[in-house]
Order: sequence, then C-alpha cells, then structure tokens
Amino acid sequence: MSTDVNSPGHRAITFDELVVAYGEAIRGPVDAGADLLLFETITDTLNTKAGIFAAQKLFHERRIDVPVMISGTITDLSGRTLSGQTPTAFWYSVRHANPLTIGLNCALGANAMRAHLGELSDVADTFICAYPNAGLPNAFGQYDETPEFMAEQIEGFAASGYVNIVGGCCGSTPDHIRAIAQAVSKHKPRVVPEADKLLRLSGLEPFTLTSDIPFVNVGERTNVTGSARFRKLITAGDYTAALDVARDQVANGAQVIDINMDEGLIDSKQVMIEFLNLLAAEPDIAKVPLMIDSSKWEVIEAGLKCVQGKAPVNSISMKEGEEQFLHHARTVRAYGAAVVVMAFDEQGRADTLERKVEICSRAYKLLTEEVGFPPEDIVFDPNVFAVATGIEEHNGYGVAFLEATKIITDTLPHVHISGGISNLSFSFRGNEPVREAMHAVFLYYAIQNGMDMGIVNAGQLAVYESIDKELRDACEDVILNRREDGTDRLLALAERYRGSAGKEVAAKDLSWREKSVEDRIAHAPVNGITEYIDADTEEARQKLPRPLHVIEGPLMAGMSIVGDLFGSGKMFLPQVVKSARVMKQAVALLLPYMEAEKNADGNATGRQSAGKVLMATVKGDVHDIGKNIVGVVLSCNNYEIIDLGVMVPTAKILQTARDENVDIIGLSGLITPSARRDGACGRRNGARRLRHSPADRRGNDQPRPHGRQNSPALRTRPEPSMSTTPAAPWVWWAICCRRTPR
Ligand code: THG
Repeated sequence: MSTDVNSPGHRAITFDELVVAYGEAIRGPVDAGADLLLFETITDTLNTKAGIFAAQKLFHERRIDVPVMISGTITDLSGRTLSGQTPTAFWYSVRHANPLTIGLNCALGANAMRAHLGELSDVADTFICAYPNAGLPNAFGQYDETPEFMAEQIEGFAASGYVNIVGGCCGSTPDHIRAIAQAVSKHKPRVVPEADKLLRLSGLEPFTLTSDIPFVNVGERTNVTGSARFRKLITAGDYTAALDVARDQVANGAQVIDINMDEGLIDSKQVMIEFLNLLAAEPDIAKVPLMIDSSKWEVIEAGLKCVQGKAPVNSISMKEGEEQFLHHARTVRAYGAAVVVMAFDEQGRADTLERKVEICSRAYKLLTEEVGFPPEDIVFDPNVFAVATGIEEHNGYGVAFLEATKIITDTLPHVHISGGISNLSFSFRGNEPVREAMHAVFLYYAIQNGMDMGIVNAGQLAVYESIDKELRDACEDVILNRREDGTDRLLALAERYRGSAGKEVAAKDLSWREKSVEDRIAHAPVNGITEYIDADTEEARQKLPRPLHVIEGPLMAGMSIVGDLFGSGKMFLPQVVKSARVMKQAVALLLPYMEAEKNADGNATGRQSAGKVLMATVKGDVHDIGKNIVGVVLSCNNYEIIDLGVMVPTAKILQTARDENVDIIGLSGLITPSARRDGACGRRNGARRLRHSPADRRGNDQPRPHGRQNSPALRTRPEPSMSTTPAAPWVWWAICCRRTPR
C-alpha cells in the first residue's frame, strides 16, 4: 500500500525486496528446525504473497516442505483487511500456498471476528485457525476481556463448527488459554469441506465462476492496442482519465478487466506497474480481478508483483517450446495466479480445429501432470480470428473455434474457454452495428459450446434476439460458414449499417417506436435504451389507471423477457445492467406519483397497514433495483416497509426483525456472492456440496444453491418465492415470519 497519502501509486518497498527480506526471515527459523511457519497479522495480502513466494523458493532449493499457516487480520468494521480484501478474496489470493491453516488473529476481539471466521470456514478447504485479542486495548493499553468471557466467545466458534485450532493473541494470558482449551474441548473440530473445482479469482472481492454465471465478461477497453482512446490517455500520462476507462467497464458489467500496455512507444513494464499501483487505490475498480495481458513475459511478471488478488495471466503458450512454457506456468502458479493459455505452439498459431484441440490437449497434460496446475485455473484461448476478410481460408475460423471449444470442454475436465471476441470482426472496423451483431451471434453459439469467458467491450454488446433478422442471418452465414457467398452478402448488407457507428444495433431500427406505449416500454429494458423511457413512461402513466400499473404491466413484461433471455444465454450481465438502468429511470419518474396517490389514499380512507415488511439486500451484494421495485409495489398496497439498504449482515436483519416485530422479511441477492453461510441467505448444510461441471453451464438441470433459513426462532417456509428463470442473475427470498395473525 502507499505510505504517502498524496501519492496513491507510491510504494515504499518492491515485491522483489520483500521476497529477499522474507527469504532471510524464513531461513532463520527453518535453519533452527522450525516445524511450522506462520504468516500472521496480515494486513496486506500482496506482502504475504511475496512471503509465500520466498518460502516456496527456499523449500524448492532445499527440497523440503515446511507446513505454512496463514492468518489475516480484520481491523475495522468494514469486514476487510487493511488493503481492502474481504475474507474470501484473501483466501483465494493465498490458496496456492496450500497452507495447513488459514485464519484470523489479533484485531478487535473474538466477537468482531466471528462473522469473518464463518465466511472463511465456509470457503476454505483447509484447517481454520483463530486467535483473537482479548478485546480491544483500553485507554491504558490493557485488555479487558476476562478468560471466561473470551473462552465463551471462542467456544461459540467451535460450537458453530468454524474452527480447527484456536488460541489467544494480544492480551491473552495463560489463564485465558486454559479457559479457552477447556471450553472448546466439548466440541468437535470443524470438518474441512471439499472445494469444487471452480475457477476462483479475486480482486478486493472474490469472483467464483459457478454454473450460475453463463459467461464472464472481461473488459477489453483498458488495452493500449485495443483502444485508441486508452492509448492516448496512457501515452499522455493522464492516468486519472485512464482509470475512468477501467471504472466504466466495471460499471458496465465487466466482471474482470483486461489490462494491456503493449505499445512500442511506452515503457510497457513501467506503465503496467504504475497503472496497477494506482488502480489498487480505487476500490470500485480493484474489487474485480485484473487480467494481466501482455505478449512480453517480463511485463506479465511485473504485473503479478503488483496485484494482491488472484489474477488471471493473459497469456502463456508453447510458442517458444515446452521448457519455456513450463517455466512460465510454474512462475504463474508461484504468484498464485490463474492462466490463459493461447493455442500456439512451436509451429505458430492454431487455426484449424485439429491444431486447436491438439495444442490445448498437449498443454493440459503438461500443466496438470508436470506442473501440478489446478485444471480449474486453466483458461484455454483457441484463437478468435477475423472472419469475412475476403481470404477464403479464413472462412472456417468461426466454425473451427466453435467446434474446438466443444471438444476441449468435453475432453479436458474443469478448464475454461476464453477469447478476444472483437478480433472476429476486424474486417468491419468502423461499422459498429455490424461488429456488434457478429459478436452477439458468435457468443450465442460459442456459449452453447462451452465458452464461459470472453474479452469484450462490456458497454457495447448487442442482444442476439434484437438484431435485425436479415443482419443476424448474414452474420450466421459467415460465422457458421454456411454459404460460399456469405462474406459478399454480409459486406453488401453492412453498407446499410455504415454511418451509425457507436449506435445500438437495435436502436438503428426505430420501427418499435410505432408500437403501442405498452410495447415500447417493454422494449426499452430488453434493449437497454434510456432515450425514450421518460416520455413513454409519462404517456403510459396518463393512459393507465394507476402509476403502479405501469410497473406491474409493461415494465415487468420487459424485465420478464430480460430474465428469459439471460436464462437462455442470449443476454449477458452488461446488458442486464443496462436493463436495470432503464427500469430505475422509469421507476424514479413514477415514484412521486405513487407517493402522492398513497398519501391521498391514506388520508381519505385512513386504511390500516396491511403488515410490516423488512427488506434488505444481503451482505455480499449491492444490487437493489428489484428490491426497490418490490418495496414500491408493496408500499402501494399499504404495507409498511423497513428497508435496511444493501450489504446488510445477517445479524442486523434478524435483530431488526425482532425489534420491529415485522411480518415478512424479504431479502435480495445475486445468488453467487450471497449464498454463503454468513451472507444472510441461510445456512448451507455442510454435507451438501454442489458440483458443477462444464455440462452444467450448458444449461442442464442441476442442484442450485438456494439459501435455506433454519433459524428455529422464525417459522420459515423455505424457498417460497423463487422467481424468474433458472439462470437469472437475481433471486428473491421471502421469509414469512408472522407468528400471530393480525
Ligand atoms: N486473446 C487473448 N487476449 C487478447 C486477445 C485474444 N487480448 C487482446 C485482444 N485479443 C482482445 N482485446 C481487444 C480489444 C479491442 C479490440 C479487439 C480486441 C478492438 N478495438 C477496436 C479496433 O481495433 O477496431 C478499437 C476501437 C477503438 O479505438 O476504440 O477491436 O484474442 N487471450
């Protein structure tokens, strides 16, 4: 982290210097015969990654293997390390050390540690070790928690099955340890869960590629060769604006961002370091994993030394032979990164189905058997090349990629498939509508074949269903190589779209403006068009009997289509983000009218509350559009709403429910980040594991991680209102907790 408040990119020490320092510190105890090494009180994960790197180097040189314990510290109420990581993100960053234990120590005392330990306990497939302080030091620097009090708290960890090893940090005395030992002796140690082989990345926050996520959008705009604007900003040294490019991508739904500084006129390595160091101080960007993209190995390695999260490296390949490939792979692993492997070998890039499959299979064998690389951390890129270039041998590139994707995901267990989607349409540069249509068509087929990641322009993704049929067919002819004159026909058709660069494909066709106001309103969220939504919403408000009917009718009809398209892989997260924006804008316009109506109604009839509803977006999630709409709808139906906002911890929800004696609790959360034991979405049965295979992602039936509330205090109905389509990105739980009928 920066030690200079005026210079967020400043670092007082480099990764390499830390590796040297840690190396010395580790040699001492190892020479003296230490049985274990403990990295403790970790506030900045990148430092620890340097420590792990140093330890592994020493172990390798001496052919020894000393067990390692890793213990972080969460020192404030944000529930994050000092450098901003959540407990799960922290675990993903150090998991490559294969530590004997992961855990927490020091900090604010046992009580404040509990929720974070619960989170770690849920995700870590190794032992958990916890040794908190005896509370916070008082004004005299002394610790007030008595042995009995501290033992009671720590017994709670054991009773919940959170821990395998416990102890005391600052302020604990032999009496504390005795009391703790006695208290936990009644309980069984935690059972270490098995971790499914899923790609787990992190920035400040974790990103797990589960079957709920059909496709990971990797933002392509922070690439000096892929964006003229970004290149200009970087070469001009305007890092503030360059960071905004990164920020916009995350806001537009990129779940990972690709960073590439390969430009001849700049010092790529130095610029990569500077940009990543600056980025680390921007939580709204640094929350996502960063894909470090360079064709130069030294730039990749320099990048890896700047990121505390688990990053995917883009890329390594066998183009310089096996030895170099193995060296790169081992090094990537030592930094705890995942890897994109390009389908290149000593002969060059793979352009046929056979070569793509052969190279990826060979790389898989080397990585898994020689390096011990976890297969779930491997992302193959079978090369997206430009089609419709006029060169006949390029016509089969689309099909070769699609078929290779299917074979690779079917035959190489747990791997992922990615590619640079915008490469596909290079021959239509300057014609954005056609490029977007080609990308949407390509993704539609590639995802069905198992592609689960892609480098895309997250702010500019067309919806497959909304593409003009004629254009879509022409794109399919080219991508699927269905007819000999496919390129000529697409070229001819493309002329009609030229000139509308940057506009949405769907916006080009304005025939939807002729339709009824209901149809127009439903059209807008599906296509993410905010341009007309205010006028249309106002028109509908005047037409329909009540403002609420505009939401319940046409807007919901649109959102329901969004859910279906998402569920069937025809729409992606960035587009859903746009839909939500349209919806939000429309609801904002209607809200004052609904408030006025409610007030008038309430005054006139003096109607009583229909019931009290507590609503919250659960910890781990910040999305609230659905919740807000339901809140509005319910309040218009005379329910009294208590909205706790977003990122609300379990304890606060339950406490408020009791204090306010509510009738219903409604929780909102994206399934993936929220369905954790401590994420307020219910306790997952430790024995119930969810398995995900590539086949799952292709939409087969599968168990889903629905939360289930088991709290005996509340009479519950599990999963009463699972809504939307199976793969929709959001889900609602409504937990009925009324004990006595009103
Ligand atoms: N595989 C892997 N990594 C990759 C690629 C790949 N990284 C780089 C690239 N390919 C993916 N990224 C981009 C980014 C932008 C464009 C294409 C691919 C692009 N840019 C516009 C153009 O060139 O016309 C620029 C427009 C502008 O200047 O704004 O198309 O395949 N592993």
